[in-house]
Amino acid sequence: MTGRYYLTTPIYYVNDAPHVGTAYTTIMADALARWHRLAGDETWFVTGTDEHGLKILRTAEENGLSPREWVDRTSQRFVQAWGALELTNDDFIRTTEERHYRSVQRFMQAIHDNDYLYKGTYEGWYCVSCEAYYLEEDLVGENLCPVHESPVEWFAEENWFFALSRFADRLIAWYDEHPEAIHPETRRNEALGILKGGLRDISITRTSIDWGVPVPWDPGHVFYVWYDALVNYISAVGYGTDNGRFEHWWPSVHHLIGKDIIRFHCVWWPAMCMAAGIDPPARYLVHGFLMVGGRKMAKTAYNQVDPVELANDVGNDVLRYYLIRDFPLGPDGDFTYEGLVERYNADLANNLGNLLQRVATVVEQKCGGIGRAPRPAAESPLAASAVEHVKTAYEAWGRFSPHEALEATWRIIRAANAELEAVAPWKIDPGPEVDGVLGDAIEALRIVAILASPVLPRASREIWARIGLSREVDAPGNADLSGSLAWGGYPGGAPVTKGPPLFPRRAAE
Ligand code: ME8
Repeated sequence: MTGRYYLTTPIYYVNDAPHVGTAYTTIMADALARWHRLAGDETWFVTGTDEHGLKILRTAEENGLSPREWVDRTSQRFVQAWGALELTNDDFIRTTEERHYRSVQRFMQAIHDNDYLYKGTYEGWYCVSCEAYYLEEDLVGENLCPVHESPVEWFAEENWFFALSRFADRLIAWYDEHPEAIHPETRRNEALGILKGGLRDISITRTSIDWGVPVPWDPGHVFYVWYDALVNYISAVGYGTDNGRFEHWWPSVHHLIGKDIIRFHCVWWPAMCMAAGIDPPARYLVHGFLMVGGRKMAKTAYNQVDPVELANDVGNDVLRYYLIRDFPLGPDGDFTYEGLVERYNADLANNLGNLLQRVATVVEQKCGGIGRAPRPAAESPLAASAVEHVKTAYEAWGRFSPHEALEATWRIIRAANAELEAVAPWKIDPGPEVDGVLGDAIEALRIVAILASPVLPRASREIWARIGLSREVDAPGNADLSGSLAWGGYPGGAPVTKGPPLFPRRAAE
């Protein structure tokens, strides 16, 4: 499958502290990036922060700081959180960086040169939290934003407009030609629904604030925050500053986003790309919301969970496993501590933890601590099903379905545990039967460690070390169906170490 894989997350507003909702997107992206490196793809994974706009300016003022001081401080919360969670982003882009300013200006100038911009006056209801205008009919209650349920404000400004309406047909035709562009299908239908409902031109500059990227051809105007933010996806790979690099990565990009920002990403952004004369992004992966007690986890809802605090309690791997195993891309899901503990005990403490502990104990007792080689595929009762599950897992990762990949991987673990229980090598004298069943179980652990490493990077490394293997479990290219993932790779003869339980059982608190 080796190829090129450029993966992005939304760039988050610096006003909000990282919470488990934003961590979910970023951890999911991290797992996908790790998988692609493992599968041998040349991978580039970018996240970052969105630092302009009225919302940021106002909070800076409320905190008695200049906007620059405020964003320097608050963007660090994201850098630190992703660092503490051991995420492997290759770059972290901030929209207040010089490289981003240059790209935005070049990109917007290209759209201007291609005659897709015109000047006009905009009046309308604006929600500062969304940084978006709303139509009267979209408002709820007494002039409240439909998302935040807080009052909207009436704005009237002279703006530059982008002729978005001219792109509806082109976008529909593009999505027809690229049916795989938006995953999953339900989200594709949502985007097509927006397009088929007709598009209005949108205002893309502001004169009421100066906290933004200046419009190069009209002093006094800055670009509207969403317009500047979307461009991060190309400024991060050198648009207008390093064209060789840009052409290397674009348009083979995957934008991982939440369902709240479909309109901006699947309608505005590809139209802007077309207007500037570059290809639209190849793929969008859209996930639902993590809910707490029936409400979206968000700063304004006061139901945020700090991902770093939670990970300090349960471990980075465990948080990753719960989020990726229980929240497939697509629907909303309920986030609960009880759910996390239940998943932990069932899959990590019982299945995986037990297999490792049993194997190490019996190898110590019956084989002097030296791992046995697995039986050849034709003679091993585990091999045929393992090969099948490996294939399922491999394909599921490629289909952006890591929860299915984990499900298939855990079938290998359950089969290995069942085989150990059936043969009960701890009751038999050392000899070929004990060697065979243990060799097969170690082989299962070896394969599982590779397949699970994008989600359980620490535990996989530990399993790898305990079964005496040296080359790194997550070495680029190690997920190779006819190489390291084929049955029979464990050499035998390596020391197997028994350590403390990898995943001790937890009580729900
Ligand atoms: O929209 N469940 O930034 P943002 C799942 N700056 N994901 C969630 C979530 C939840 N409860 N809450 C947030 C912006 N997210 C813009 C983006 S991109 C050019 C500009 C995640 O800080 C999800 O990925 O509001 C969602 O799309 C994103 O955070 C919104 O982050």
